[in-house]
Amino acid sequence: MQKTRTKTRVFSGVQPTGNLHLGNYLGAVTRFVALQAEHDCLYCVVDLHAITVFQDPDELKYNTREVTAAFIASGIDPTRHIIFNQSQVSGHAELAWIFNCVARVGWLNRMTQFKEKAGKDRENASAGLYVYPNLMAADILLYHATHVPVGEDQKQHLELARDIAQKFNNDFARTIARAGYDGGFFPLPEPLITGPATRVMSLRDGLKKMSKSDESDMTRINLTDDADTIAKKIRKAKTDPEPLPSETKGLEGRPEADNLVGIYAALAETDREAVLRDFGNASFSKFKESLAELAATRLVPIGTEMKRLMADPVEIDCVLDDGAKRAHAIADPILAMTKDIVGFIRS
Ligand code: AQP
Repeated sequence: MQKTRTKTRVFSGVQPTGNLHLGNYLGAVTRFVALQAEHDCLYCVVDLHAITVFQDPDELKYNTREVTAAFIASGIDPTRHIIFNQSQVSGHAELAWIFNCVARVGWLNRMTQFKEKAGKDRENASAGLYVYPNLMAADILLYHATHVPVGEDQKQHLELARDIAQKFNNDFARTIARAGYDGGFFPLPEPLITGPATRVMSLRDGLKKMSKSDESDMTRINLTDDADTIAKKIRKAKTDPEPLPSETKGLEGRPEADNLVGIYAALAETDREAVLRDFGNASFSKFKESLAELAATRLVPIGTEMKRLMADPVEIDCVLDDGAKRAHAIADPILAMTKDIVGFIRS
């Protein structure tokens, strides 16, 4: 009998490396929430990825719980879908090793995120940072996930995951066919990069990505910021001297203006055109006031709920434990079949 994979499944992850910010929220988490209605979803706190750069062990635990709290507070339902932390399902690391042997060094050498994160001191970067994209491919393919909502910065890693799946399917075509799989064993996962804020930029530099690891807290809005802090950061956000244009064409060459308009559009669940219809020719001070109000309305309730959830870490750990058990139930047979296909003997 031929076996086929027909079901769609969504997988995505967030690193517990510090405060979640507006970029993570608009580029990833809001998409996670929206996809719940139509798909089976797994949302993972990727702690194995986090340690590719040294993490203080106590902070890592705190941040893992905080990302979990952010998922729940943003509207992900851990009873209908799966929320778990990566290190509780050992299949991620096992499949990543197999993919280390499938992916080519030349492919990894092209990854821009490694170049950016390793910087000039490449010799001193961890080996884990270099093979990070292979682990990411394993995260997705361990569940035969078909769709992966991510921000624009992860596009290249998703393309690599597709290349790994394709090469595995080709390399092991004979044993895959013998196992009865039609059309390859691993699906080629589709990136879902949609909406007006797939790449939210720093509030102080419209050419730099908003990031958890930026030294200055003024560059980002954190999900746990209060209304006054949000207003202060937006008031101080870099802009240019011109008023806002009335059409999107006028945003070209104005990265800071484009970023703030994109953030407004994403928070208001509309597009840049509609924002500029309302704010075209307005001064930045007027626009920033409305943006601060909108951002606080959307984010402060999430931050408040996160703080409430963080007051009970045992409850958060129960969510992760339950999620890990349900993730295991999907991953274990896929990993076992992968081992058969590769030629490992298992008892
Ligand atoms: N600025 C951003 N705009 C839109 N989406 C973003 N994402 C990250 N930054 C932006 C998306 O958020 C998801 C989780 O990201 P991550 O935790 O895996 O780490 P990252 O991409 O490396 O994000 P950071 O904040 O920049 O972390 P650090 O500073 O630790 O490197 C992903 O889907 C990502 O695309």
